[in-house]
Amino acid sequence: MKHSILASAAALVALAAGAPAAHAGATFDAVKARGTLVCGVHTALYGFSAPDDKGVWRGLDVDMCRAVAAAVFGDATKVKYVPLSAQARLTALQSGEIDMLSRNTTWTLTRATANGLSFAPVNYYDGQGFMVAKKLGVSSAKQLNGATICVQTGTTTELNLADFFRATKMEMKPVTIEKYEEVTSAFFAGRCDAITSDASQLAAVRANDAPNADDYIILPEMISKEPLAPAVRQGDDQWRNLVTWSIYAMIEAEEKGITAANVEEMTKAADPNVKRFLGVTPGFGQALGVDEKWAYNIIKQVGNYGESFDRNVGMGSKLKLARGLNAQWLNGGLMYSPPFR
Ligand SMILES: N[C@@H](CCC(=O)N[C@@H](CS)C(=O)NCC(=O)O)C(=O)O
Repeated sequence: MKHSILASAAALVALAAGAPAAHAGATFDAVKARGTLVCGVHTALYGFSAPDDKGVWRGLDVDMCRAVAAAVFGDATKVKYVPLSAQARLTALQSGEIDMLSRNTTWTLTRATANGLSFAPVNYYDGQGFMVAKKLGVSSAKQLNGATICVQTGTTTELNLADFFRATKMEMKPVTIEKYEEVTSAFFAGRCDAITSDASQLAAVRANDAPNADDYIILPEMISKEPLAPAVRQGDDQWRNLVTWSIYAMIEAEEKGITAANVEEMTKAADPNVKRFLGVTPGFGQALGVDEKWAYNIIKQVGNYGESFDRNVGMGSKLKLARGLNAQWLNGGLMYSPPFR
């Protein structure tokens, strides 16, 4: 009893003395000791996570892994990518096979509770849509009564599909397939009238996998909210903080106009906020348990959120997705970092 009173008194004194150094948890320690981040990604989703023709992983989700590696090691290349199917991804995180999941995964209540995931900030606000062949002559999801629909198991997609048809009192015949390549090939072979998935994914599949992209349209309805976010295992707050603030750093940098090209110049800026953000004035690195140049390294090596969005899924890519909900809050979107204070 006396012991615990003394211990809490000591803890209080330590707190009062100022910012205690971050307390490392098991994942954070393991990642640092290993010298590589093990990141779970999609097997091949163009724009989000796919190896390029030289075998280098690229995409908006891949950039989240690179950002965390830049923060921990000062080197965005220190990542081992583990490609995971929809089915395998949650267990891979739960079992400790990966340190972080960055793979078009929707943040839901069940995943954040029963499945033991702890979500980092959303890196792409999406919704579920339908794609059909133009020759079907359908222009709205409301015309899909009686349709056969290709869908993959183990996804929120499968669950929302059933809900949507029940709620709209329409009939449909799901063609439920476990492997995603088989879902898309079944659709392109004409085995289903429609394919359903996250709208960004439909855009990627159309741009990259369709025999002729112009033969297909994505219907305008979004039948769900799909906030896609990286996730870590529960139980290591320091690790979750590091992943969380690495993503916020990319969002904050865009808001402040800090880019890969000007970050060096920005270290000389007079603005005290920028000085703290880039570690010229120390403090945030110590609080997170990493080098003070962590945010500088992220922006220098990976770029800010807008740069990553543009080159991977936006106007600088084949997908040409509009910023929409993924614009900065100052431009009417939902991308908003809490203060770097
Ligand atoms: N965002 C949804 C869907 C993400 C997802 O995994 N989609 C499927 C297609 S609907 C996919 O990418 N499958 C690829 C695979 O399993 O390899 C979720 O988190 O459940």
